[in-house]
Amino acid sequence: MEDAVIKVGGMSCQGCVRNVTGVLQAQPGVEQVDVSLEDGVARVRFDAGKVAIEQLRGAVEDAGFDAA
Ligand code: 9UX
Repeated sequence: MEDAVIKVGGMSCQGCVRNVTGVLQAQPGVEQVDVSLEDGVARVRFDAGKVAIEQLRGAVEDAGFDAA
């Protein structure tokens, strides 16, 4: 398992947190997701053999947020 921190821009309420959490949890190989509105980050534990970090960032961006 790998741990990554994705900077997420554009979250303005806890609904956004739920949305970002959901899109990340829907990705293959994602084990654990913790999204912080205050910090503007998503902490993700995932299986790098099943999903690439760039794919996780892409899913966040497809949901309408900025990811870095
Ligand atoms: Mo809050 Mo975010 O009203 O995608 S859900 S702004």
